[in-house]
Amino acid sequence: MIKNKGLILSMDVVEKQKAIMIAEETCDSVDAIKVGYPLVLGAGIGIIGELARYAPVIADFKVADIPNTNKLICEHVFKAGADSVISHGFPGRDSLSSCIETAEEFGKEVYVVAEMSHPGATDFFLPVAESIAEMAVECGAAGVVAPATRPDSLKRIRNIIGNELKIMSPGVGAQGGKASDAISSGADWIIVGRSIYKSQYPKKVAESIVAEIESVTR
Ligand code: O7M
Repeated sequence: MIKNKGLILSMDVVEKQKAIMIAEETCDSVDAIKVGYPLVLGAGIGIIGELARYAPVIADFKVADIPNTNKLICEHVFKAGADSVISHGFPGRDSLSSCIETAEEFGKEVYVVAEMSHPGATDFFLPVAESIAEMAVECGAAGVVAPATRPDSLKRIRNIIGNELKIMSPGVGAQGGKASDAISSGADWIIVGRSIYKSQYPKKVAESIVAEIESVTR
């Protein structure tokens, strides 16, 4: 995925028409649109191809199964038009490798959740985040997902993965994280959902987030 604006829109609305309207309004300010269960369950898998007309689509299914099931899921999302898929790392190396091998067959990418952004991530995720990040490097993932709500974790994870892998970072706005802090701490992209799609002016909010990102990258 090409890094340009540094912003990924998380399209967690559940209606097709609303998703298309917001994509139309915001596509000049985003590098990708992330689509997950809420929208695909609400609007059907075809929404991936529809949104891909506006920006590359990241299929956020947090794939977390045995290798064969992971392969079937990834084949389905790439055939639907997704540019990349998000996988969990905790099911282990063979499960992640299956996603990456399938992505390679389609010329697509896999991003691995290293650490989550919500408070409950401290229950189980924190002690394994660094091992998952190491595994993402060893298995050949394109990048990892790490929390904008914990800039120190972002810095640690950046140190582990080096500069070749990318970091996409959720938790800005509604979850309390700040775009400029996340970018300064090592994120390549921030992922923003509610602050944009719940706003009366999604285009303006997206533009102002991009301006904030540019304030620390230029
Ligand atoms: O900006 P929000 O809080 O409305 O939306 C954030 C999006 O990022 C939403 O789609 C979450 O499911 C997702 N997300 C997190 O919020 N935290 C994580 O740790 C991981 C993700 C995510 O995108 O994983 C790929």
